[in-house]
Amino acid sequence: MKKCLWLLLAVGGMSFFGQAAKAADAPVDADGDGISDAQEISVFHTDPVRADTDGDGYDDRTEIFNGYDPNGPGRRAFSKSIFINVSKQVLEQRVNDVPFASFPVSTGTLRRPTPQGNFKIIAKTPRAWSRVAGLWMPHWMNFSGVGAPISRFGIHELPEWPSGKKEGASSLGKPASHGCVRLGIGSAKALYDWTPVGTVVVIAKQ
Ligand SMILES: [Ca+2]
Ligand SMILES: [Ca+2]
Repeated sequence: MKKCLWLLLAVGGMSFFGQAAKAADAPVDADGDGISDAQEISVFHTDPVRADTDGDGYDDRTEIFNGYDPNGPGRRAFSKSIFINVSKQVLEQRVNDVPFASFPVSTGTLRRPTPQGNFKIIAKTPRAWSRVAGLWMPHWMNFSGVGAPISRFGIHELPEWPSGKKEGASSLGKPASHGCVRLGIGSAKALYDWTPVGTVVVIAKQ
């Protein structure tokens, strides 16, 4: 019995030190607002030890993400961008190149891959019809640039067939589309509402 107790303590100790080592690798975020000290100082010029720099009741992260000035009243247009990692099948919402949120996506298959490169959102529509695939694409945002002709590729919610059948969320996290970038219910609308036309979209393998 005593031996078992020592074993438990040893395993618990290893786990504790494992977590400590992991925490040491993570960037320091003294005020716990989700933005590292280094990013607060060099990118957003906010107070790294005060989550709500201007004391208006909204933390810095919330203000920056939603386009408000974290250092005072009013709005401030930080630079929003969308980054899609086709290897990990993840989409990130970035502000001044700092990742703020991420969602699993489904990009194109090997036969019909999603183009990689730097693009821009050129149009948005709440519900678009794909003549090629014969399906509806809710929360459609068309991105275009070199390798992505106008009206060909977009970011949108899981598609729906005219019968009303909707693509299952189980396809998220792996390539399954005809080249578009599919998002789940909820995340597609959140991204649609957050993204202005003109937003840069970067698609890469890593
Ligand atoms: Ca912080
Ligand atoms: Ca604030």
